[in-house]
Amino acid sequence: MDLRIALAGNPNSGKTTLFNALTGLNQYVGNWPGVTVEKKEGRLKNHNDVKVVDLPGIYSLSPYTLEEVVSRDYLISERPDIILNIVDASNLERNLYLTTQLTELGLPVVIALNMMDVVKKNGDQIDSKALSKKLGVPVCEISALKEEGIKEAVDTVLKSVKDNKVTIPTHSYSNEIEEVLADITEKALANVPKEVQRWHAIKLFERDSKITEKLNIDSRALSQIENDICKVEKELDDDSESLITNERYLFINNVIDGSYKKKRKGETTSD
Ligand code: BGO
Repeated sequence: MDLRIALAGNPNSGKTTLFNALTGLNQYVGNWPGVTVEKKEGRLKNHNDVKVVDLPGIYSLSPYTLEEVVSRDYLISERPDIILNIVDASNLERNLYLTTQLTELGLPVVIALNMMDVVKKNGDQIDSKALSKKLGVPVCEISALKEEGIKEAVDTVLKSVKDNKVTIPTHSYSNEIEEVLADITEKALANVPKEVQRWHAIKLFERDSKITEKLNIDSRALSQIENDICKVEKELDDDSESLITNERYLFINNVIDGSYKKKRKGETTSD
């Protein structure tokens, strides 16, 4: 069977540019089943047995837009071999929000750190090795526009698939939340494959109605879970979805702190 790479990233991160560089003219456009969201697929240049599936541009895997639902349904149900997450390096904080969610899906993830030409031109510095270590994901610096670093990114993707390196998220949530996630997993997710249990537990904690409906959880377990969630919300004084969002950003700030250096005012660059 063909190997499938899912290309995921924020709108305007350079996804189309990268998709074109990866596939050349070898691409076809249709719609995602049942919806009028464009679906682009192509074959990796020089690798006719590797499919690249371009997911819609998204900021999150929440259920609020068609694009988000299409993307997450594909990642959860179709299980591509790997996610190539394109990250706009000149907008690191916002882009890494999606990354924190992609790493929770139980799939291998590789980051293509795009717009590196812009970062360099601005005189900023990103330590992609430190970024990779902190995120637990291989990071390849690229410029999709200038077609730089693409081959290295492709090699990294193919190697990660070969090694079957499922990404283990390096972030966890506060103890109170982790306890509820463990409880949800035990009460409601016994029949869900292990590699997607954590993602589902987080979605149930966030009261994601689409996932709650899909899982068809018995009403007693559901009301126990609801009690647990309410207890944590009271303790931590916020709604469950905001708690998760805030903790994602705390983690991202920590990641950026050790790997991103913005040019100081007045400092000049060599080019
Ligand atoms: C315009 N470097 C630079 N500098 N720009 C890049 C890179 C890169 O590595 N990669 C992409 N871009 P999409 P989504 C544009 O279209 O691929 C640019 O939404 C313009 N257009 O060229 O479309 C890319 O698919 C007029 O820029 O992203 C594009 O993810 C003026 O980033 C934009 C300036 O790329 C988004 C830019 C008429």
